[in-house]
Amino acid sequence: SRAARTRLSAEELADQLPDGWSGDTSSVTREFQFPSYQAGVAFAVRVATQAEASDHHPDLLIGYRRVQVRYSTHDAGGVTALDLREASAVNGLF
Ligand code: HBI
Repeated sequence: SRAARTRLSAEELADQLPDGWSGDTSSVTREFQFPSYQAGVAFAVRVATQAEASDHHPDLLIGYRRVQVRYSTHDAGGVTALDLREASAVNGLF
């Protein structure tokens, strides 16, 4: 919806940021840690599957036993309610 793709204010963002996520009105990010490289890659694939299902795609940075996930809504030029909904769902994939 259009409301979901409107940039959030700094105050709205501070209020609604999901557990473990940080950022600003430009983007939100969380780093997840894993017991192995393969476990992190498997998580990244689950995030990618979610991204395809919702047509909303985070930046993914796969490191050694860690994966960083970053959301912004390119069309809106910043963080929207949709980003926070997706970020919250990613917490559930961890
Ligand atoms: N993913 N993170 C993100 N931000 C977008 O604006 C976005 C997207 N995935 C698909 C998408 N936009 C499409 O709706 C547009 O490129 C048409």
